[in-house]
This record gives sequence, structure tokens and C-alpha cells, in this order.
Amino acid sequence: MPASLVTNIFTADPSAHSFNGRIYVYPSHDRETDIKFNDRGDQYDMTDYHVLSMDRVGAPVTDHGIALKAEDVPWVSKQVWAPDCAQGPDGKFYLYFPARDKQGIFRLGVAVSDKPEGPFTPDPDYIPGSFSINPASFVDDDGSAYVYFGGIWGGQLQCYSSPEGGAFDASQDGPHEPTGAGVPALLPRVAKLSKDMHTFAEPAREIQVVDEKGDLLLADDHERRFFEASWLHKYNGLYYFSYSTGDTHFLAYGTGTSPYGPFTYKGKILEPVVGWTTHHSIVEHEGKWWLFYHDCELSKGVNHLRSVKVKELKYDDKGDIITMTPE
Ligand code: FUB
Repeated sequence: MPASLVTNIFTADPSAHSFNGRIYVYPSHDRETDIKFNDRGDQYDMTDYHVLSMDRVGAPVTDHGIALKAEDVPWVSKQVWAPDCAQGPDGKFYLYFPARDKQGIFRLGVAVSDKPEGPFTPDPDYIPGSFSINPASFVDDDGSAYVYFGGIWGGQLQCYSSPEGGAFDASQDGPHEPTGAGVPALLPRVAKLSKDMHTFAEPAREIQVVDEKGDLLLADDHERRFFEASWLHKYNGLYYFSYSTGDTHFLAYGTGTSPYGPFTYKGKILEPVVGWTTHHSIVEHEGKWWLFYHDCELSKGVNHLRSVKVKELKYDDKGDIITMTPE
């Protein structure tokens, strides 16, 4: 089994990028609490972010210390969850992160730094029009930047009935999702970022994840439907949208010809890890592709105490990702 990247702290939800010839990893920073496990994810009660970096996979890993604290973000009440970072056209680094606002509703925030490791200075308010969790950034070859986001149950995606979010339906907060014959699954969201990287340039749009016939995946198809942990990468000109299936614990993916989708479901990337959650990123560095992910091996199976690991990701001749096991 691969070793944890660091063992001095618990880390999860790794978003990895190759910046300035080095791999930077933006994880959640898990901490011990006595909060009882529930389907709203209250036990994931993180209060700050650390950034990790390394020259290459296998080289020593630097923990750069605290990059941003929840208490320094005016709009946040609690639970800074899975972040990501993008380099803007101005060369600066933009950390995108989800947290509950003062009303307990998950929103997305942004914080900026001159350096990939931070420290990051947060904008005073959340990104207008943002909702739910797990922002993952993608900068396309033409410089257009996008943020992919959304997560159901604790991530509250089921509380919104329109693509761009809109009114928050508190009656759906908690472990609710659609069900029934022919009922489509809830869909992840994407928004193009403004040139200054601080706001959405357009209202959020739904991302369609479809089967080989072009039909939307169904809500009851828990082995394949989107749950949380969006990630987008590009390989040989094709867009790969990957995500967690949540309660069936797979990392899955689909491919498409536009960053907005639709994405046709292709298969699994990673079989279930030790622990309830699974969350990842995919990055190319020095000519190889890497899957950063987490499991709960270091904490001996405590679901909210996770550790980031990495495995080499390979494609077959058709460009399909070869399914991995955590071992
Ligand atoms: O880390 C808190 C939450 O757990 C993330 O937002 C989810 O993706 C899951 O990994």
C-alpha cells in the first residue's frame, strides 16, 4: 500500500498541480474532534489549510504550514472543506475553498497569494452565485479558467432546484436525494471564472453525465452517479471529468469534447479505499500522470482522519483510464 505523503498531520481531498516545475498539493487538513459521525458531515470540522509540495513523486514532501485559517475569513462560520488552487493570468495563485457561511449554508470562497504555497489573503465575502462544496479549478489551453463544484447530502447540492443555485431549500438539507424509476441524478456544476479569478463570469451550469446511449445517469444508479469531488483534466485533447460516487465509494469518470460536458461515463478510476469518503485529483508532472487520493489507513479507519497518498495513473491504448486498487 502506498505511504501517506505526510504523517505529521491528517490530510484529505488532495488537489494537485504542477506549478513552477514542482508538485503542489492543496488538501483539507483533518483534525480530531468528538463530533459524532452523521450524514451531514458535521464530523469533518476543519479549521485551516496547509499546502504540501515536492519536486516529484517520491521526493521529500514539504509541509508549508498554515496557508489560510477559517477564523481569518469574515464570511465563514465553520468547516473549511476540500480546496483547490489555480494560477491566474496575472501569475498569482488563487485558492478556492468551500465553507459554511454564517447561516450554515455552504459557499465557495477565494483567497490570493503571490506564491503557490501561500499564505493566502481571503476576499471578504464568498463568491456571488456560489453554493455547495468542493471547488476544483481547471485552466484550459486558451487560458479560460473554470471551477467545477457540488456535492450531495452534507454538501447540500440537493437543496437547489435550478442549475445556477438560487433559493436554498432547507427541507432538503441532510441525507436526501432523488429516487425512483427514470429519475435523473443530481448534476455537478461548472462556472467559468472571470479574468481576475475572483468571481464567476457566468451563472453556474449543470454538467451532464450520461451513459453510452447519451441518457443522463439515474439517481438510483449509486454505483455510477455523481456524489461529490469533481475534478477535470485534459489528456490528448479530450476532457476527463472525474468524481466520487459517495455511498458506493468509487472514483469514477467520463469523457467529453467540451469543458462544459456532456461527459460520457467511462468507468472506475479507483476501487474503494479504507474509510467512507474518497476524493482525488489527477495531474501530469514530468511526463507521467498521477492520482492523488486519500484513505484512513494511518488513523486505522477513523472516517474523518484521512491521509493523502499518490499512485501512478495509466491510460490504455484507447485513452481509457486503467482502474486501480488502493493496494
Ligand atoms: O473533507 C470533507 C468532505 O469529505 C469533502 O468535501 C468531501 O469530498 C469528502 O472527502
